[in-house]
Amino acid sequence: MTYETILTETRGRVGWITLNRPNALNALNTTLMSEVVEAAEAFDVDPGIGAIVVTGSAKAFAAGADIKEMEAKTSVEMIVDDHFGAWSRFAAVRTPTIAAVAGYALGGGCELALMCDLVIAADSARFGQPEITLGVIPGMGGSQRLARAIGSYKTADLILTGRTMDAAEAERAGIVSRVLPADRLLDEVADIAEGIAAKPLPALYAATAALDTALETPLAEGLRFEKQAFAALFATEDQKEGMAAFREKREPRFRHR
Ligand code: CO8
Repeated sequence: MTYETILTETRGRVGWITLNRPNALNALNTTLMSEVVEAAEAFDVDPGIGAIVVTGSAKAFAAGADIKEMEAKTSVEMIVDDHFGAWSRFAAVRTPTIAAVAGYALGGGCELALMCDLVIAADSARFGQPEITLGVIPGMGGSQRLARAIGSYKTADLILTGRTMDAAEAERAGIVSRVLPADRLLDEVADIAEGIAAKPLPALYAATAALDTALETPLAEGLRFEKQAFAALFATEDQKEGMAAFREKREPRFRHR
């Protein structure tokens, strides 16, 4: 499949989506959104794929929503067209998603990273929600996902001042899973993604659903969901194989992977 604003590739069981608008620092326009969503959904329904990586360039993961595309919009157009509404379909994919972030992850770029299950950052990464400097606020989940991930005071610092934080601060704050040297980012993310993709799909899907449930529901409801999902996995061949392999001191041979 050939796209205009992204590159896609399948490496083993990992689907790669590389944002590719170098002249606009990978600003997220509607074409790019449609293409990322289409590519992610295609990987998601493919049982040959167990992890999806989204990455950008060394300079920018994505420098935000495309300001030039949005600038002249009216409020009614934003509401009626549900400008950027399709990103919720990206957030909903069941396959584990990994944002490999180098350089700028600002505004919608930071929000796209926050939609992923893991955020692996190069030491060159810079995260921020600078929308206030444009007269708006985050619109792709930043105020909500950030507040849940790093608390309201740190979120307020980012959203009200528009400042950026480096990878080390973002990791301390809790929106970065790991920080890596920039020159090793893609190789190490490839290893991490392959490791995840080698796990059995039923358990991976149950895990991403449980992680989403943790963010979306009160604790008691989340605990009930986890207990049900845990029990349901005992109906899978992969649970039997995984536990038999442990007992027999050998590597598991998962069927659904
Ligand atoms: N949109 C459009 N074009 C962009 C964007 C962007 N977000 N960011 C960079 N570009 C373009 C520049 O205009 C420039 O193009 P040109 O060469 O044609 O002038 C090119 O990319 C290179 O950029 P710079 O020359 O500015 O590069 P610098 O290295 O000097 O600066 C920065 C890099 C600091 C990242 C700078 O480009 C910048 O500040 N960019 C804007 C960052 C920003 O404000 N992002 C937030 C955007 S708003 C948003 O994301 C809202 C999301 C929610 C939407 C929900 C809708 C429902």
